[in-house]
Amino acid sequence: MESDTFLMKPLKTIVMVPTYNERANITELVKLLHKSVPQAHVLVVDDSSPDGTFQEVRKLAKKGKNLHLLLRDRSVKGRGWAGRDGFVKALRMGAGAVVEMDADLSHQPRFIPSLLAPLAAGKADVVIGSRYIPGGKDMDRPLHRQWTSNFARYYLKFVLGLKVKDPTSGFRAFSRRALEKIKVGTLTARDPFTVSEILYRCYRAHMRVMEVPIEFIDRTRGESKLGLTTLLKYLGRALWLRLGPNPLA
Ligand SMILES: Nc1nc2c(ncn2[C@@H]2O[C@H](COP(=O)(O)OP(=O)(O)OP(=O)(O)O)[C@@H](O)[C@H]2O)c(=O)[nH]1
Ligand SMILES: [Mg+2]
Repeated sequence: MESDTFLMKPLKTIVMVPTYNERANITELVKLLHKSVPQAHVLVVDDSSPDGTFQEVRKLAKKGKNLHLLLRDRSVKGRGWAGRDGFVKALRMGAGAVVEMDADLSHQPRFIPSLLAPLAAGKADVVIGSRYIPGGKDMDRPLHRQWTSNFARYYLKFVLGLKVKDPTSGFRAFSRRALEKIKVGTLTARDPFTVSEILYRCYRAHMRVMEVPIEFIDRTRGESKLGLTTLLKYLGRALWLRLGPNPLA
């Protein structure tokens, strides 16, 4: 009798990486990605970064296979819209699974195989790289920032009814089916709130969400773009997401 493993068709995997001014990190990231998941395609979604990240990607793409660039106009810049367009493009490229991750090396490519395993085994539709389950690790933050991020996590879990320990993680894998079910092309958040919008839709669409541990490391190069005030504004938006019209209707 043939084993399940033999029958399992490998999923075409696309790692989708939104970038804005990540020239200092992109070469190293692409190298690590090809090492950790040599079979995967990498799709960099760049919003015409002034530091020329996309030119670096073009150069790298000429040298190696499996590296693709989606270049967006800076006038529509945004982590959320870039991610949305990246997901749509990945589906068009025939992805069976899509991993999303940051370019700043906070998300380490070596964890991608464990994100993909539950999808390939048909055990989950969405796999979150979690900092807050056994085996996971967050960066060291000052105490006040720990409180803020803990509060934000519990608030999001409560308001959006999310059952995971790390609802704000942006290191995740999705099956093709999950992205289709959540109507990924109709996502609205332009900014990093997209992480919550997507997860909320996954719950609304009754997707099976699972967590696997990851170790998160703080960015060492390039510029940080997200502030505390923005985070606080997200709390109000989360409430609206829950109480507003059904996004999947
Ligand atoms: N395409 C695109 N990517 C973006 C934009 N803003 C941020 N990103 C990318 O989204 C990812 C997450 O952004 P980060 O700046 O690392 O956000 P963060 O991890 O919350 O904060 P820091 O690591 O402290 O800067 C990175 O790969 C960024 O380059 C944007 O407007 N457009
Ligand atoms: Mg970061």
